[in-house]
Amino acid sequence: MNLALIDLNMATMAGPDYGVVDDGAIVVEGGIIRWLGPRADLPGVDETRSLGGRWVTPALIDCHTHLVFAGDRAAEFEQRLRGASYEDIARAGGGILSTVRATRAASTDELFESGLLRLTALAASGAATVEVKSGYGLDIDNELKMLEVARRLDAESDISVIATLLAAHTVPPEYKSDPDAYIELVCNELIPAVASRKLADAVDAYCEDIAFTAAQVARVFAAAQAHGLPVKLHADQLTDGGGAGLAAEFSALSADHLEYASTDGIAALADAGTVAVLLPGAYLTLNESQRPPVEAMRANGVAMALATDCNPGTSPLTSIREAMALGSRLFNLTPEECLAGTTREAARALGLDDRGTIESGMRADLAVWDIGHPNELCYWLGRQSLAGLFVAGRNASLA
Ligand code: DI6
Ligand code: FE
Repeated sequence: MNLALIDLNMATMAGPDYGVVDDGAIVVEGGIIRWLGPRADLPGVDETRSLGGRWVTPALIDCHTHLVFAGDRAAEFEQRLRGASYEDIARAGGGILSTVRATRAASTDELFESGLLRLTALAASGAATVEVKSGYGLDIDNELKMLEVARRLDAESDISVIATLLAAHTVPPEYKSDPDAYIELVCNELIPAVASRKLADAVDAYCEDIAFTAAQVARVFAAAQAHGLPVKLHADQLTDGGGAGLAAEFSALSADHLEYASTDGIAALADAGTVAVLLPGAYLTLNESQRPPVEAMRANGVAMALATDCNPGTSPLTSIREAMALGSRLFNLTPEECLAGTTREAARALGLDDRGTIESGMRADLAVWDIGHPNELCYWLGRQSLAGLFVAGRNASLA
């Protein structure tokens, strides 16, 4: 039984100029796109559905979030507006560690329920695939708990959730005087447990003065790869810690943030085929002034993805479409780069080759929009323009 979507314009993101097909049709069967093209060429089908002249794009992909957490950091946000810096608060035991305390104290059900609200908000902004990181547990049981919640969000929602182990997010209080011992625990116990239970699709780390050194991250990455898990890195966000080069050395799927990445680091990302994930919500919330080197990325041919970084500390952002609007304004990305960054390139940043463009053989993950052109996805601020979302060919619930 196949279905043809008709009365639509589409941005396939599989060719130049958004891969636009005016007055097109898309045939879906078994959750897969079987055919697409001008409606005039539509082959015989079992059923047709009119989309009333709306635009269809690949469903959006949010490739970097920390949306499973307990509590919030609104009080810390206020402290920062009164002059404290993010690093000051982190060094005083607040910041990430305050979310760690709340997350450890929360039950699996509480984390699931609050995570589901944020996941649903992301879906309502057009996301059919959302990556979720651990990193607020920072011990074996609580990191496993966070990943189990991510797996449950995948199983019990309409959205495809990809789970990433971020145990090396910050030094847990118990290991303050011996961070290397924590790294040993992550490498020797946590990564093997996560790999054998298939609880994560990748391993991430935070390479920064307030988190882990390049040498510590390298040990985590080696352990991840020894267990068949690809890696990604929070790199060069607040300082140039050589993160881009480190990510490239391990052929990471992505290097994320990159505000302070060096010229050499960008060239290394290009050579390794590592995707740069840009996070304007964190840049905005931290009131940063150094933009990621987008010109150098373009010149070197580094693929650029765009994500919300949804987290309670630096990016309380629950709209992937709003991340596009911010990326165009704060980082001077073109509307087409923003859409590629939340579709084709975001899929690459997650190592997924079955979605991210509208092409025959891809998953039927499609977003339907009330817009006159795809450049409007960056243009409007705070406007709800999503008219429908198909995930593997099925209508997703958006409330
Ligand atoms: N992503 C992160 O992991 C940290 N910064 C960022 O952009 C912050 C997470 C937090 O403060 O809770
Ligand atoms: Fe992050």
